[in-house]
Amino acid sequence: MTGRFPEDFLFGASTSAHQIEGSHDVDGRGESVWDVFARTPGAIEGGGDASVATDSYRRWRDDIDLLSELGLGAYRFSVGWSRIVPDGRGRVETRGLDHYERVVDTLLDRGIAPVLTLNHWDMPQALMADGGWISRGAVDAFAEFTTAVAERLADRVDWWITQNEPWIIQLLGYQLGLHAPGIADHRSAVTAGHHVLLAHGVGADILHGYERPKVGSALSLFPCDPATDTEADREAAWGSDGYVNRWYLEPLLGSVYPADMRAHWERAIGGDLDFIRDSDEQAIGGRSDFLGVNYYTRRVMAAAPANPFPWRVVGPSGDVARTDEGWEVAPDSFRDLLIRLSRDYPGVPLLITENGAVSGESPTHDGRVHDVRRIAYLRSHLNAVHEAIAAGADVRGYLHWSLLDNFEWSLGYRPRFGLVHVDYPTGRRTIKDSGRHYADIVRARSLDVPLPEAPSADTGAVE
Ligand code: IFM
Repeated sequence: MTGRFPEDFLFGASTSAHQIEGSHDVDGRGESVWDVFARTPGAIEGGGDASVATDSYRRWRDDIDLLSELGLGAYRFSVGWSRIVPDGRGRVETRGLDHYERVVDTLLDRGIAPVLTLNHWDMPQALMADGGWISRGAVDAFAEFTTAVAERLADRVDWWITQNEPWIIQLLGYQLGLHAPGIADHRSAVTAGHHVLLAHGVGADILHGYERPKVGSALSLFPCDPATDTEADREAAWGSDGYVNRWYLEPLLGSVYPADMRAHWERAIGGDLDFIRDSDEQAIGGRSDFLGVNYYTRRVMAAAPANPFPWRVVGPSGDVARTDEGWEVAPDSFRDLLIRLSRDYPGVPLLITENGAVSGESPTHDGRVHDVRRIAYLRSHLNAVHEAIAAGADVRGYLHWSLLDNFEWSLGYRPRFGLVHVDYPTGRRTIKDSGRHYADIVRARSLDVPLPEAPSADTGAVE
């Protein structure tokens, strides 16, 4: 690629509260659903939890120093819900708000735009007494949380993300039981997902009561391609697109839930979606000032007997590049997704709120982390963004997942997503070669920068 990214294009990195903060019993924080879930035997690979993680509740200044060292212009982080409303409803914990106010003010002093996520999955455990997101009451609880954070920070934060990845909350948390709160039931899942979207609408209305906030949700979007050109596989890919992408895109940015997927869900749960009340779709839509795009890979789909949906993931054929987690590296699908979104939802700017790869390198004895595959992933995906912009997509920024290696939910600490390596026993941070290369790209606002020097043969580094 040649050519520069637009002058006002935001380059940054992302994290979330539960994945980095630790300090669970500090400053009046309440218990979150993930604290409880992590105690379920076998729930977390390696048996760990996030009670220390990267220790960022205490080391937040170090993390902001890293952002400055990398020259990044934006930082996406989340506000721990159970730090602000420890009991789920009612009492607001001002010490939690004080913490995030310090973070925001320090970012602003350094010229780094805060991108603030409200719900990045760490709902207060107290709300599970009513079923968590299965209960419509969760929407009111989310409104209280939003109000508390907005009263403190809406006068200085421009970018707000109400919900992170509604599909993943619904799928892993309530359909498969692989994430907190560990429920495995289709009706519960589709109900929970609806309430997450409804809470976006309510949260957006609260935030729009202030002058600054631009409000969006961050969706995990997976382009769905047919495994073969048969009509059956093409239908399977379209069905899967409804399940993963359109079910969220359409009510948020279009008008109503897509009819084809509504029929699939009704068949799956054997009844009406009666929890979607008459005016709900109006309360979700028309309130997004931008769309947050979380993109990692694509899905390759084939037709299957309905169980409960008539499609299955078969993955790409042949020898394709994959991350350490086995996810196909598919930058062209990223470019096409961005172009599709701008075409289907004109007037809705896109912010890449997550994109990144698992690659497990640690410091070698030259003191560096030679994560050449993350560099290749980063470059190919930034190139895809650049191509999408050239083709007319309205992309305003790119926030890499993640600033730091961190607690990867039920996979524990094994997958490393960071631009910065974290030595968990000591908390020591080491900027990886990918972080340094990203900094060069950001400084030049272009991919036309030299690659990092390869490790010398005598370092013993293995790649
Ligand atoms: O770590 C997660 C993040 O919390 C949500 N999006 C996907 C990331 C990588 O799996």
